[in-house]
Amino acid sequence: MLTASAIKNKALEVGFDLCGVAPAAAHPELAFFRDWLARGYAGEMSYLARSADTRADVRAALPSARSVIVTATVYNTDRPYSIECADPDRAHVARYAWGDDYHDVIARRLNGLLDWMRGASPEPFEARAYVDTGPIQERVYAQYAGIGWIGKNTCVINADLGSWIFLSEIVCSLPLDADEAAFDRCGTCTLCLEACPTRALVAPGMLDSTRCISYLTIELKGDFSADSAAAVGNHVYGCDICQEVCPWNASPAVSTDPAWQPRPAWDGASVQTLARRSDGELREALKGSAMRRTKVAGLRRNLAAAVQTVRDVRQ
Ligand code: B12
Ligand code: SF4
Repeated sequence: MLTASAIKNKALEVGFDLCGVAPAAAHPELAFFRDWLARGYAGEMSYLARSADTRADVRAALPSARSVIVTATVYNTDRPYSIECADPDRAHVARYAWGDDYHDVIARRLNGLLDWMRGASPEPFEARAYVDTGPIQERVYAQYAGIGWIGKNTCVINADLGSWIFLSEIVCSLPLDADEAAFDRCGTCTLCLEACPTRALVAPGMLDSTRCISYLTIELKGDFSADSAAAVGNHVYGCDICQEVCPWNASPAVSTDPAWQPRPAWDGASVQTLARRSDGELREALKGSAMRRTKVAGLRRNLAAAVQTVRDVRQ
């Protein structure tokens, strides 16, 4: 029989930094998702409400599911945090988006792991592989797989590696031995809630996306309101502040994987430099990057807000 420990060893071999197993169950935290939707905190991300039934339990997507194999991949590189940058002209791009599109890179690794599992298992089994876009609450299963706890900033934090990790899963019908769930280590710390420039973390573990810079710069379609434009500042794609201030990210793991190294177009770039780039140059820089999501038009909208911010600061 294919064991959890054999799968974990293989996961590390194909390039994952962590791997754990959670039971495929309707864990109590999953119920919070509907409450969050009802509060309007998903904003325009209507795909989340459409898939709410499936997100309530992985067995809705795969009725035979017994186990959720959760993998984590460190994407942090050696560049300083945005909060450490004193240059008011700097364009901040969230570090998860600096290199190649993680959906593609991790899907390749995950499918490689799944292919190996199919070859190594004496029994046939059913499985689904997910990276970010599937109808599964990845953080809840990551917590039950022992990858890390869900912090007050809502991110999964690993005590050794920090929270700069991508999550991905293989939901399968194999009855694998599950890991111990990770336990909460945030304690009384509230640095993330205090540091969020838009007060998007309305309570510990509760994020109002409509206020979050990550949502505004990546998910929101159309123009910014004056308030949103001001909130975005010089964050031209995503935001890392609530993770940068986290004590568990004070000396985080750093990846040397070429896939996550910053592309020259964003590495230390100023708002003005990026804003002056032609559509063709921006399109070229977005190729194969997670930043394709906003397309050139969305990036231009974000850059326009950042240019205004830089002007206001200089006046
Ligand atoms: C929608 C989405 C967003 C939205 C909403 C984020 C949010 N916090 O809910 C926006 C666009 C704002 C966003 C931003 C970011 N995202 Co995002 N996002 C997602 C996505 C697709 C779904 C998350 C979701 O359903 N949110 C709704 C909430 C309610 O559900 P949840 O996050 O699963 O939270 C559960 C727990 O909080 C739980 N819960 C457990 N205990 C407790 C206790 C209390 C008291 C409470 C209140 C709740 C609670 O309840 C929820 C489940 O019911 C996931 C991928 C996935 N399929 O899961 C990636 C994902 C969460 N994002 C990710 C990343 C990297 C980011 C950014 C860092 C990107 C950036 N730098 O800009 C930021 C981080 C901002 C932040 N502080 O969360 C990673 C996070 C990895 C990690 N270490 O946790 C994920 C897992 C993608 C991936 N595969 O790696 N994201
Ligand atoms: S990503 Fe930025 S705006 Fe969003 S909750 Fe964290 S600190 Fe606030």
